[in-house]
Amino acid sequence: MNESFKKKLSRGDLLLGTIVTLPSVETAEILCSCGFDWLFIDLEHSALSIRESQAILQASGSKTNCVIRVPLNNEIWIKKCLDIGASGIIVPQIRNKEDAELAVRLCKYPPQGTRSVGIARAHGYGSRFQEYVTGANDHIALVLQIEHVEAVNNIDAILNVPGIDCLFIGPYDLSASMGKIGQVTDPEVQDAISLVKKSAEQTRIKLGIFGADANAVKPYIDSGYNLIATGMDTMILGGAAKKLLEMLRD
Ligand code: 3PY
Ligand code: MG
Repeated sequence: MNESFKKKLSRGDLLLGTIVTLPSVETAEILCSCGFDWLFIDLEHSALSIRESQAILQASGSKTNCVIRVPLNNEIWIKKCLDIGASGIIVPQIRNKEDAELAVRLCKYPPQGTRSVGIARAHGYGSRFQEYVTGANDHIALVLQIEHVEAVNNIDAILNVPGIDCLFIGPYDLSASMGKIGQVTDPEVQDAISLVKKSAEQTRIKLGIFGADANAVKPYIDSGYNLIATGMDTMILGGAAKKLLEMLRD
């Protein structure tokens, strides 16, 4: 069995990924063949369905881990995304300890949580049922998004909740919650990000962040963040197409 995404994350590997929003198995195959360590499959801000997400997981094979961002901290979304075989779940808009506890409960089978037991792709459609249900709590990564100033104010309480693997900062929503929408390099936004980092560094919980391009994430990689999502399928396509045309028209 391949090493789990959770294991690579907890060991402190640098995991480079990009956001997938297009319902295209070809796009997923191309991104995997480029060598991304993981794909951030976004059900929060895209039109992707569960079935389309499952097809992306099937196209991605076993080398690239697929982690799904659910639209909200909700039992139905989380169980469906886990059942199709996600390596981990990203929960947006965690604000406090109670939100974090709910996410942990929904991601874990009893006795740690309340995840319902089904038979789906994750379980080899039944052929790996016992192996999967026995190991899932230890092998599936739970990533919580810190992207509101309220979460920054509650950071120590959130970090104290058992079962979290990584805090993933959403600089765009964070800046919006501070009245500075889109100003992700603003000093006050940066101070809030640094506070989250300092607190997480006192624990075993890893840190992740999104940046629109390589330059946006480089400083975070240099300062020790593990889970990096940079760019997005649509932006990569648009950027490359624009550059190609510019080269011909100049
Ligand atoms: C944000 O910046 O708000 C994000 O959620 C990025 O993933
Ligand atoms: Mg966000």
